[in-house]
Amino acid sequence: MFLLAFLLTASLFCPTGQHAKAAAPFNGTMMQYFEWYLPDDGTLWTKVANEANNLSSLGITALWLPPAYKGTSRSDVGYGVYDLYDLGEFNQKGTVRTKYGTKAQYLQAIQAAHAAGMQVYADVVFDHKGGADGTEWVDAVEVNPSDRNQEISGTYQIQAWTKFDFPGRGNTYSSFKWRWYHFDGVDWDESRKLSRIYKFRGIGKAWDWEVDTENGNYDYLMYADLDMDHPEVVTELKNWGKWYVNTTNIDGFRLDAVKHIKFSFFPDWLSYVRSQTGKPLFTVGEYWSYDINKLHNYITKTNGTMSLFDAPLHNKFYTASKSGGAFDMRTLMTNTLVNYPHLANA
Ligand SMILES: [Ca+2]
Ligand SMILES: [Ca+2]
Ligand SMILES: [Ca+2]
Repeated sequence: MFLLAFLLTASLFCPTGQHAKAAAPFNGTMMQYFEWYLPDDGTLWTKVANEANNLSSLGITALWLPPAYKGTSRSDVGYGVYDLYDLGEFNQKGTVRTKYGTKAQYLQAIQAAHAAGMQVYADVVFDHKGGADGTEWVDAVEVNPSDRNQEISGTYQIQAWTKFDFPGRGNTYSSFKWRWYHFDGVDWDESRKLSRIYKFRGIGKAWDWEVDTENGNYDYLMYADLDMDHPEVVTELKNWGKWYVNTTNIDGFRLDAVKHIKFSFFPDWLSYVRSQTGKPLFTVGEYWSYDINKLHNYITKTNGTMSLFDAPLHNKFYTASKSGGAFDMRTLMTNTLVNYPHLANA
């Protein structure tokens, strides 16, 4: 085993949404087959292919692979998304391959995992985009970092990195070009070299809602924040989802940073991609909060269309491991998702 840094034993029961009507509960084990500090050597996809049979024989039933598309640079772990359509195929951001390899190697890895009887889940990062090709002048207002509903400056023009033209890919797979109005805000003004949380001004511009209420409104996380209120953004992400599943033949998704994305977005997106591809597409969301009430709220608002990682349970294990033997094991599962197994993944 070359990677056991983060093995997650998962109860991969399908959610109770109508797409899963025929699916019987299945107690699988998903493995996160990467970690943050892997070397930038482009070998991960090949390792997946080479290790697939071994992993399957050990009882792994599904692999969560890292973001497979081009990030801000070759060494980007994948969460600084530049181009969702570049799976290591085009010369962009100074590289054809990603940190993990080329598109051909990625597709081969998925094929090998399938041949070994495992499912593959793709990591989907929709909160933000980074590494823009150019800047635009945008009317913006500074907001209080600890209360993003509070504006703390007048409106002024900033130079924002929001222009995504994808010169290395051109119009292959999609002719969509991103502009400032597809985003809600950024945290950098190039003209003043100033780091602030800038909320864009313009018709219909506002932080998305409902999102997590930490910092007042936690829509903004980093880079250029996608505006899920913009119909062109929603359509483009739906087109991408259908393209991605049909291109890669993956079996499901791990959704990044869902607490920073409009809660009503993913039920709509998942329902579209599931119906367009005819696949059940098991999905687990990363809602990183130890507050069980916030997780329940998200599960309710997303209507059982996805499972969630059991972050509170993770925290219990962490606390227990640091307690020097003083942790009361009877409370291990208190206020975790374990009591809701059809929606939880620990
Ligand atoms: Ca918005
Ligand atoms: Ca956001
Ligand atoms: Ca937004």
